[in-house]
Amino acid sequence: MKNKMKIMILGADGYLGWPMAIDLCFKQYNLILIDNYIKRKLQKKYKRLPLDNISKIESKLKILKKINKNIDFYNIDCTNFDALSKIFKKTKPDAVIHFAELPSAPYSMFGSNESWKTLQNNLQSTFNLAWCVKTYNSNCHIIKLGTMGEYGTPNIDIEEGWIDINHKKRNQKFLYPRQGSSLYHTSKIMDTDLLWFYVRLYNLRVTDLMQGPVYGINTHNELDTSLYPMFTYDDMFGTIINRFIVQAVAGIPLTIYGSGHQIRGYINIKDTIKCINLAIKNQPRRGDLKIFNQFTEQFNVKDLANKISKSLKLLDIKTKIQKINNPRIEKEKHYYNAKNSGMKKLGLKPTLLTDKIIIEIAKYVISNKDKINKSIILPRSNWK
Ligand code: USQ
Repeated sequence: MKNKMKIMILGADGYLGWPMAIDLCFKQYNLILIDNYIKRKLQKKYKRLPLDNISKIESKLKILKKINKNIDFYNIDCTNFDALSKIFKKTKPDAVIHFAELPSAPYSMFGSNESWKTLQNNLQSTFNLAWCVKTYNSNCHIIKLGTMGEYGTPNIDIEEGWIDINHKKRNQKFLYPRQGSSLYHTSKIMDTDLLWFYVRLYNLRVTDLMQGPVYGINTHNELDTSLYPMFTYDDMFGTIINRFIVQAVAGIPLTIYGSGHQIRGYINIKDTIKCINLAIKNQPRRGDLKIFNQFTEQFNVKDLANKISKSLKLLDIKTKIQKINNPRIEKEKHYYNAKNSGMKKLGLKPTLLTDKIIIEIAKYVISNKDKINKSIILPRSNWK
């Protein structure tokens, strides 16, 4: 049965955008997919290709249309206001999921061009989206991917987006204080601020999902591997769990940056999809900015390396672990206690990082073992 709701996905070719598109396609939403392949261009430019060669959306659209014919794709740069507003005016979506941002901390710290490109791309795409919504359909629900890294690693508990401040006997609720440790994370703080501004002024409705590092590959068991998302493991675009599994399979020591005591909140890609579905179904009221902390478990880097090494023993993979100089400027020993009850209250049943899940990812990597490029693993973007 056709689902009447019209959803636009900005950044539909990415690691998260693509499986989201597949999921909503199965659910028979009316879909408008947008991407300009910037991530692929950067991967090519910086010679850090994903593990498998993934076809572009145009060539996969035929398969999706067999499942759900209400899907269109536009190759559009979201930083181009005229191009985005033309499609927005024509389609007037009920919700937009905004993944169209450069998501890499190491890329954003590589040099001044990369810093500026991150800032410009992430702010301009968010700004253009806010203007399209305000101008053509102010009822539209914006769902934006934020990051847990917006909060940094403060010495107090991390709340879900907001904090009540009591100052000289008066109270006010504010956005939780934020301090990013890369220019990428800082660009996400700025786009949260941009959206909060437009929510306050024009009563837009926005959900901001503060997500931790994502891992995994398979989101739908029935899916053919040719419809899997891009899987990156290099120093610039890969996130730690996926990287560690590739390193283990390739027989390279797992690269712990610094002491390995850094704690983050992690999430399986299957849960990313579930959380965004929950966000779609629970839209905020007009004039509300709802914030969720989107992660399911907290680990420090050392424990993660040991956990992956232990699980992979079950596949007879012997893993080496190596501490290397931390290329980043980040606190290594710190307090970390972040709240994440919002999504669970809406019904999320977390997928945890079990042996089974680690092995599932490892099997995908093993099936592509001959394609692993060992020269793109050690970090080459140095904050210092
Ligand atoms: N790390 C290592 N060894 C590695 C790679 C990373 O020890 O080989 C450490 C890093 O120093 C860091 C932690 O692992 O302390 C996480 O690093 P990451 O590269 O997995 O994640 P990060 O750069 O923080 O960024 C990723 C995504 C980003 C998302 C963010 C969520 O690329 O898009 O917003 O995770 S969060 O980290 O919570 O801000």
